[in-house]
Amino acid sequence: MADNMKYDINLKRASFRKGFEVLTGGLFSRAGVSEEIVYEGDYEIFRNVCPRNCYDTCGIKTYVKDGVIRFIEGAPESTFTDGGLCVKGYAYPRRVYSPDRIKTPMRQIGRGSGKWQRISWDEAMDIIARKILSLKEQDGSLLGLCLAKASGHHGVTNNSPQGMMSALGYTTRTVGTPCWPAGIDAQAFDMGAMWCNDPEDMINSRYIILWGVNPAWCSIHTMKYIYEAQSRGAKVVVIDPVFTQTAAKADLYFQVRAGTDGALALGMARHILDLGLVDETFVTRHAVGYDRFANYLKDNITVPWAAAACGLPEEDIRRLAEEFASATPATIWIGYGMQRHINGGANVRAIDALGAITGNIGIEGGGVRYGHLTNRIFNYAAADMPPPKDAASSQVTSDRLINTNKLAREIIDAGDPPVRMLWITCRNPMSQDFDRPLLEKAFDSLDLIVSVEQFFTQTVEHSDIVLPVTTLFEEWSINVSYWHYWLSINEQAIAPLHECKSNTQIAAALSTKMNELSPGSCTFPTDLTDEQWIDREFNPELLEMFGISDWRELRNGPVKAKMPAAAWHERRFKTPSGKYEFYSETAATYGHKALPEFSEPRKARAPFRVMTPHSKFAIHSQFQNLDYMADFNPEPHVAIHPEAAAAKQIRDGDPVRIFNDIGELTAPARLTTNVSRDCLVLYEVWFNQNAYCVQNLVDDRSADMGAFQTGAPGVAIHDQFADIERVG
Ligand SMILES: Nc1nc2c(c(=O)[nH]1)N[C@H]1C(S)=C(S)[C@@H](COP(=O)(O)OP(=O)(O)OC[C@H]3O[C@@H](n4cnc5c(=O)[nH]c(N)nc54)[C@H](O)[C@@H]3O)O[C@H]1N2
Ligand SMILES: Nc1nc2c(c(=O)[nH]1)N[C@H]1C(S)=C(S)[C@@H](COP(=O)(O)OP(=O)(O)OC[C@H]3O[C@@H](n4cnc5c(=O)[nH]c(N)nc54)[C@H](O)[C@@H]3O)O[C@H]1N2
Ligand SMILES: [Mo]
Repeated sequence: MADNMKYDINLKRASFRKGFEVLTGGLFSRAGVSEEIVYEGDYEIFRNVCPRNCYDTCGIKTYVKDGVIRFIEGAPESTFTDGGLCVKGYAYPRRVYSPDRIKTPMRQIGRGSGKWQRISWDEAMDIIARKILSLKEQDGSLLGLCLAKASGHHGVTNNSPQGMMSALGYTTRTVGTPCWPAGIDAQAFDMGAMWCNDPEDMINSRYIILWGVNPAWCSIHTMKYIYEAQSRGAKVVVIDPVFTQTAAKADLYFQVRAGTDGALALGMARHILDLGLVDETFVTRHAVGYDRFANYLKDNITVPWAAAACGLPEEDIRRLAEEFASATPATIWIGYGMQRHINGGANVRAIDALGAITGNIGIEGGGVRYGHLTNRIFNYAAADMPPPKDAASSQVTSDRLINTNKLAREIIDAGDPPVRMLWITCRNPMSQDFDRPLLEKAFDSLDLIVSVEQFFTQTVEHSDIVLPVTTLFEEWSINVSYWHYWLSINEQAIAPLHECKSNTQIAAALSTKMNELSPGSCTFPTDLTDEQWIDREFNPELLEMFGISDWRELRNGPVKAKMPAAAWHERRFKTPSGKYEFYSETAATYGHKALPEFSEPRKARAPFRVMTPHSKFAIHSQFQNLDYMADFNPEPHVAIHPEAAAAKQIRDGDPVRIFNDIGELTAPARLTTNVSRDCLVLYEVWFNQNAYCVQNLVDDRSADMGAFQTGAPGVAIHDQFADIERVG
């Protein structure tokens, strides 16, 4: 199976190349570094990079003719991207040229009325700047202005909206992230920081546990390393409550009960201890607190207990433990989905401990992989602006910070002054934030909502002003990944479409208007060229890490960081003790158990667990809205087990209503044994012109960890419960 898959990909690439050579007369000349445009045949070549919040962060090679993108491919220079893109990536040209794009600034006459009026950039900036000045007048500060920015575009220069806010003064800012905070804290308690092996090193693994991660959809480029390891004899195991496409490729699949991974990991650890398979060198020389952990296991954990808690048979737990502990090197990839629970951080710590007791941390082909930020050493100059002079004389001397995962509640509870104005960019709160009904209430309390967007999203429907923003192909930026080790430049490949401006240009336009109306009220620069913005982000350490002397070399393709393949290869950890900490005082300081002890999952609040994971056809609310994608996946659905459906007289395709104490939604049912009997799965995507929104079922309950490293706890997205009934 694995070999066939690889063959398929290669075959497709070979035939694509062939077609391309016919088109271009086989001209593949590469120019050196220069300011000149590079040609291949009739095409101008540009280097782009997908700036979505994705493991893969793919280098893109863009072919332009007569100022129009003709086609794109994955950067062939990056061994990770390896010339290929995902289904979403290949849909990019449609995203750029979609007739549905927002083309000009617009004002909605009556929020939610759908009556949009075209306005000029100058009018838009005038309305916005006057409102900002009036907030200052009214409140004596700008805390009434809140920036809501998330992960719509992760380019480094695209931090300009944060810079714009700093340049205006002290405002309300969100902290935290919905992605991965509980796991980040867990790894920071255990190892001092989150750092994972190069994914390309996975080929060296003899045993791979994919634990609550779905790379067949969410990191497709990593699959080739998994297949390669498999073809070299490694066993691949998937642990997930949902039988995913990744599970379909694995050798073993375990349908764990959601939120109980800690019990499974601790049960495995107890069995490894009983069998004497603990790596004594690691736990005595490179770790602290092992004895206490071993005592905790002996006193509290048994395999039968773990089996009852996590829903897997005892023999499966024993087998998994034995196989994992006997294979060297063995690796675990912990996904972000599995830590989006009220005990997610505790569960990650228990899994980390498995890697540690078997001595798999710090070696090639090993590691408990989660993510890393080691190559994020940019200057972040776009985000870093001084406040204007009048901010210094205000009573308020710092930003007001609110938890990004509780946007609705935080807006409502902001206090004095209230949040009065929201600037939304790279974020689609109505689709992606939690407790949608509460968010609508929060929006109702605001005077002015500005959305910087590409499409008429559900958030734009709830906005007063929309500003059209460029796509990655119409602007410059830079990207690295939180997974692989490659760095790519994003060149402007085409002129901005319609009246679109980049986030940086929008910040500059607002700055100009602010200073026109009130001189000295905004420090955001208005005269920097794209090249200068890029220049400002690089420093000698960064260039050295990637082995280049000038960022312009990136015009020849992405480059890889010069780093060891194995994280923690020297086994010098960033914890206070410098060792792996089974017993973490820091964790205790943050109100957690010092040991990776079992933590109870959230109690069920309705008959079915509702899980809303990530889709193959979308990254959150992006891409599924395109007509190209609708051809493959035309409508939303709720996945339900046939037996559960039968008990509710639900047949395949029936419209069903799913409801809980947050809200409700209606969608067709899809019967599948891929989900367990007590679980409903709905994907968190936005369909164009469709009211479907999973956040009507998802509350904003926090995960256990996240505050230590990210400033706010994560969010227990998959700890939701609801009931279901057939409609009609
Ligand atoms: N129920 C449920 N909810 C979830 C999750 C889940 O698993 N289940 N996952 C959570 C996670 S992990 C994340 S990261 C968040 C993601 O939440 P968001 O970051 O809000 O989601 P996206 O849909 O990726 O992007 C938001 C918007 O950015 C816009 N955009 C794209 N490019 C640009 C640009 O260049 N400039 C500007 N201004 N806008 C641009 C897109 O059109 C899109 O509307 O969702 C979270 N919400
Ligand atoms: N195609 C695509 N790719 C993406 C994204 C996307 O939306 N679409 N989003 C990007 C972003 S922002 C992120 S954060 C990453 C997320 O990447 P992943 O973490 O891989 O994605 P998720 O789908 O959120 O969750 C992965 C799996 O966790 C499982 N899971 C949920 N709860 C539990 C549990 O209690 N135990 C176990 N063992 N498993 C559990 C889910 O069933 C799901 O299959 O992917 C990135 N890549
Ligand atoms: Mo995310």
